[in-house]
Amino acid sequence: MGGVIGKCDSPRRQGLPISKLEAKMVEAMRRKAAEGTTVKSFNSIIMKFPKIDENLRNVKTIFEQFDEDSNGSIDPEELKHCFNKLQISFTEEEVSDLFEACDISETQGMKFNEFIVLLCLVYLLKEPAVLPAKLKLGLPQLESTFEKLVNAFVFLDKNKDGYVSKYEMVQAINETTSGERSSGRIAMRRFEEMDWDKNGMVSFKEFLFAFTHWVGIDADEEEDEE
Ligand SMILES: [Ca+2]
Ligand SMILES: [Ca+2]
Ligand SMILES: [Ca+2]
Repeated sequence: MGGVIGKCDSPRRQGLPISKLEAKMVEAMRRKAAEGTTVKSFNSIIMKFPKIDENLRNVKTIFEQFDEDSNGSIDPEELKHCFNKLQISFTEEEVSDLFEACDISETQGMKFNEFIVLLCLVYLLKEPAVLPAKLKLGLPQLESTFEKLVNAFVFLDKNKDGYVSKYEMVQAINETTSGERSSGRIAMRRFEEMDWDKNGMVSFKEFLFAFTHWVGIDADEEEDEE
């Protein structure tokens, strides 16, 4: 038991200290990785994009519900109410860490795309066994959508250290498009899009933000334009 885990216990990446929250996420991701992934290829991930996209967009109704003053973002106070209502127990410190980690626009408020990422991180951090049914938020698809995203990340993270490296990204794409010269370049571009803080590693959080961007869920978008 535990043969896979423990090979890479370094809490630091390229000399940068990581936050407590990130350490917890890496740990949770390694646990998930130990369970294995159902994803077989990069293409199979891409094929699931439309369905995932649709399910994530449905989160909008929840977002609006918790945006009590309807100003288009969820502030720390509103987020606390949100967790209370969902009966998700976090310490004050955990809530503010989560908030800070996802507030990439640094507006002191969760935009819609940031809120999606936050919910998915909550999903990852809370053991499925104790995950309150309420996190499904009346959206039965939500949990399986989050699970798909976790699975996609586990697929990419070949050495199961909780991060996707450039090499792993190239590997994943090469498995799909063997022999095509352009595939390496595509992998590089995808990688650069994902590695927001340019530290050479893609964390699950970065992956999620890139994902919402790819499927076209952006911070300031208005209601679904049909
Ligand atoms: Ca608000
Ligand atoms: Ca890795
Ligand atoms: Ca990074």
